[in-house]
Amino acid sequence: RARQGFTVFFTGLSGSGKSTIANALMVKLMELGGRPVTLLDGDVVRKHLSSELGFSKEHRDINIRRIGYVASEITKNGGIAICAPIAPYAATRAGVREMVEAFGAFVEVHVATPLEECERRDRKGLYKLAREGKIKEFTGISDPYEEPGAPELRVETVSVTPDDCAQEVMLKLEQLGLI
Ligand code: GGZ
Repeated sequence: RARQGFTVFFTGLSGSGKSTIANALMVKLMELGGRPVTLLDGDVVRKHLSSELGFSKEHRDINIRRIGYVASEITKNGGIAICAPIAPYAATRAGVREMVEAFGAFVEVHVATPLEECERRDRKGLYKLAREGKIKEFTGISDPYEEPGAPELRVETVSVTPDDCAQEVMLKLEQLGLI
């Protein structure tokens, strides 16, 4: 029987592990076969879809709504969209949920790796630059991150590997009857 499309929407701080988990999830979903899987990663979207945008609230909201629109089209056509932006604003995430739920399921996954851990890792050196004031409006340092109140799933990468986080998402998708 034909299955509906759906969107997995990761949200979390810079360096929380969203991209790594999203990529692992993509591999697992592609192995299942059946539906096309499209990854809309934060960096890639900013390069190809939102290159003119900065990090003000207004620009972040435009960025997230663009991602939401593409995800809703993919969902409408029976595909799987995996999104992995920071998406710091709850109201904007709720707007995307509404857009997607018109056509299929919206599965919000909070990658809840604590700020202290993201900053300790500082994989790209951005937190250091943000602390020095060399990057303005940096999420978690000088810009807000509104934690999801009721995500479908919460994962963290302190005690769980990214691959096991992706496996937790797979389990949730199974429980929801989506795969
Ligand atoms: C947050 C920033 C900023 C500021 C550049 N604040 O770890 P990264 O590098 O690869 O992920 C971050 C990415 C955030 O882009 P998003 O499109 O996901 O953000 S949003 O959802 O809010 O639109 C980080 C880098 O861009 N970056 N400046 N000021 N992250």
